[in-house]
Amino acid sequence: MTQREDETEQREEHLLHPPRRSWAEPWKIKVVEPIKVTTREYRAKAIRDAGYNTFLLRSEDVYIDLLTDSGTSAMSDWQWAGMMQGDEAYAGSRNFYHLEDAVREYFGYKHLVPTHQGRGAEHILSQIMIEPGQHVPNNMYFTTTRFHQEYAGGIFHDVIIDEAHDPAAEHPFKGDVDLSKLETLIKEVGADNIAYVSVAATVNMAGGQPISMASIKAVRELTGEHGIHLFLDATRVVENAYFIQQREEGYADVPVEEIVRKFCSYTDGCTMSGKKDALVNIGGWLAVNDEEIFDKARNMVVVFEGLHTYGGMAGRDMEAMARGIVESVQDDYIRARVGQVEYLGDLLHQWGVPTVVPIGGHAVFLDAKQFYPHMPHDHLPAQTLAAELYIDSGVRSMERGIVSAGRDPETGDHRYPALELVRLTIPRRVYTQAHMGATAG
Ligand code: PLI
Repeated sequence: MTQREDETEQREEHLLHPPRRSWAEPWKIKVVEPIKVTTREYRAKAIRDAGYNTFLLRSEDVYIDLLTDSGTSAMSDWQWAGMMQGDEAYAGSRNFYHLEDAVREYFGYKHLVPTHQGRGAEHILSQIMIEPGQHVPNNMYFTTTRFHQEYAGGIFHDVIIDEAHDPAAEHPFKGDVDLSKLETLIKEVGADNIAYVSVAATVNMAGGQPISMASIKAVRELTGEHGIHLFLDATRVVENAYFIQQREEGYADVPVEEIVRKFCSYTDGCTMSGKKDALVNIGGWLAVNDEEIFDKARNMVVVFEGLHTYGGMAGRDMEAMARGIVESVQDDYIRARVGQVEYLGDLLHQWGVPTVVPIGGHAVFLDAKQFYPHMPHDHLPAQTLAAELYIDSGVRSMERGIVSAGRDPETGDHRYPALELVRLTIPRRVYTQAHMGATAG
């Protein structure tokens, strides 16, 4: 090769894989949506009218909406173009097959059952897999996941590592399963009485904390020895894979796309809310490898969601999700996504604001107990902080503490979770760095 050819090749390589110094977004803005700026008096009245519950505010009264990253993503021009190619046939829509291909290629599961969103998939899986009185170990809980497990008669167990319950614990994988807790449970109740093990990546209620590849592998080995199924909540598995790439030995040079596939390969199937990592405003699925479970799920989805080739989604929504999956696993995209969340976390740390550490994948979680050290838990510190934040700044956040934890079905009393948090959740591809600055300030 001549020097000139060599230089040309190097230049081309540079264009394909430019050295990146910042997490700056690999996209630009084409359409904008105006937002309303309000006065403090206006917001004080709005939140009073909403019963001090940020869920009951009108979105028009919100300046920066960090309630959730669920269904709030901005879609790309490629996704919108796909919406125009929606095949709205009742059965056998081509968009279903595109979605099926994407789930097979990027997650590696054999069979797909589409649902209207994540909880639809949780309902079907719980109904199929859980006999009343059986036990379901989880790495902490998500509200709808736990509800569906209990609604099907399951007994919930938290087998996450202790560090997950401590907002100040600097553990790189606070979503890890404590194997000894899981082993003890299996010994106590017997493998036959465990419906399945349910593992979420990342763990929302722990602060968006990831689970390591080593942990999911170890859980697979243990459950495999006992013939227990292992199901994944894959809602934010791409963000989880990014943390594995950044923090776990041996993955620094592995593309996120490959990490996702490997992670999923340790599980028997997943429930998915497409409204998060998959970059759409609505949609979800259940994916499984086992033929028998697939058969049952395909029969059940017809009754609760819709025919097995649409499951409650329009053809165009399935197309947008199939394309969103492809975009979501690109290294540059996910780096910018998590980079923005970390940027907000760093700004808050500079101001000395107490947050859960490390900063999670989809949100910054404020430690409400430290804002109001004298407030009793049942006076709802996180709910109070969320209301005050809104009045002060127009930023809407979400309580993730005693209110979200729900009431004990037997006693009717609060569940008193160890974590009392306010979540500042960042929608994907929606807000700018200046919005993050305004939020922190
Ligand atoms: O909102 P759905 O039904 O599409 O998905 C339910 C769901 C399941 N698992 C996890 C980890 C979630 O975070 C989740 C929904 N999360 C919401 C709505 C959130 O604001 O975090």
